Amino acid sequence: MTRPIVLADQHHRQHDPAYELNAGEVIRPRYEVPQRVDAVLAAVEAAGLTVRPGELHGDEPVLAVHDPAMVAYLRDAYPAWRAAGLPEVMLPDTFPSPRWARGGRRSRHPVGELGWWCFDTATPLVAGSYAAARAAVDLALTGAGLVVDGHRQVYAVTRPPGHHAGPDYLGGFCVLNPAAVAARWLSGHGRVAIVDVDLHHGNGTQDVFWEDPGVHYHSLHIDPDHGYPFLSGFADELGAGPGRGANHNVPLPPDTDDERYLAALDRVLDRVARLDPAVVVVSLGYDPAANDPIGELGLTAAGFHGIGAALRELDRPLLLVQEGGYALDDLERYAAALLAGLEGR
Ligand code: SP5
Ligand code: ZN
Repeated sequence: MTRPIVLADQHHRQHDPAYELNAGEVIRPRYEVPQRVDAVLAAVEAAGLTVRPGELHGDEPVLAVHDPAMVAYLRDAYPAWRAAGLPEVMLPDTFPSPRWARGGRRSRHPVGELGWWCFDTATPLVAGSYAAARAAVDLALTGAGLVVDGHRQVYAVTRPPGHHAGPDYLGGFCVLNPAAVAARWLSGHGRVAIVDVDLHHGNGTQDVFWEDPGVHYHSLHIDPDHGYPFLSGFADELGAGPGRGANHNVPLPPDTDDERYLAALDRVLDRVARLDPAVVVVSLGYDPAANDPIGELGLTAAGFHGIGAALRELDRPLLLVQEGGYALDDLERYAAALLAGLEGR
C-alpha cells in the first residue's frame, strides 16, 4: 500500500509579519504563523511519513490564474513601499469604492496601490511574503506533478494560505492561490473537482473558476451571514457562462458539529463522484474546529478523521493543499486525525 506523500519546505518562514489586524485591532501573537506548518509536520513525522521539498516551476501556471500585473506588483512592491518611508509591515487602509472605478484607474501612491490589489486589512505583507507565496505555489505544483505521475495521495503543507486570493486580488491571509494554480494546471490532464473544507468560503478559488467548466468548485463553510468573507459563499452562487452549475456552495450554521458536517460532506462527495473527476484537489483547513480562535463551526478531531476517511472513500487521486487552521495547540492532533482517516487507520 502506498502512503501519502507530504510536501513541505522552509520558504514559508520568510512570511512572518510582526503583527496582524483583526477588525482594525492589532493582533499579537498573530493567527497565520509559521508554527502552523511545524504543528502539521509533527503529526506527519509521528505517522512515519516522509517529507519532500517543492521543486521550482516557471511563472506560466501562476499567470494562468493570476493577473500578470498583480504578480509583478507583488514581486516589486515591498522596496517601493519602504522607499516611500512606510512601515515595516505593508497593510492597506484605503480601498476603491465602486463609485471611484473611473475606468480602472489605479493610484500611483504605494498605499493606494496596495488598496487596489488587497481587499482587506487582515493580510500583512513583509519583504519575504511574495517569495513565500510563490514557494507555496511551487509546492502545490510539485504535488500536482506527483498526482499526474500516479501518486494517489499528496499533501502540500503550504503557507501562506490561498483560497481567498483571486484572479486579480489578494486578502484573507492569502497572497497567491496555490490550490487554484495546481487545479488549473491539472485540468489540462482531465476534469478536476476542488473540495474546500476550510472554515471560510474560498471566494478567490470560486472567482478563478467561475466561468470554467473544467474545474468544479465545491465548498463547505460558515454561512457568510455569520462569518468571513461575509459577501461570498451563498448557495445561489452557481458560476456563469460555460461554468454555470460548476460552482457549489454549502453554507453551514454556526456550531455545526461533526455529525452534521460529515453528512453535508457526504452529499458534496456524492456529487463529486458523479462528476467522475480525474483528480480531486482538497483545500484543507483545520479552522472548522470548535476551538479555532477565529472560527464559528464545531468540529472535533473525530470530524477531521471523518473528513480524511470520506476523502479516501472517494477513491480518486487526491492533492491536498493547506489553507487555514489557527488552534495552534491542537493542529497536530487535527492533522494526525485527518491523516489517519486518509490512510484508513
Ligand atoms: C485562509 C483563511 O483561513 N483565512 C481566514 C482569513 C480571516 N480573516 C478575518 C478573520 C476575522 C475573524 N474575526 C473573529 C475574531 C474572533 N475572536
Ligand atoms: Zn479559513
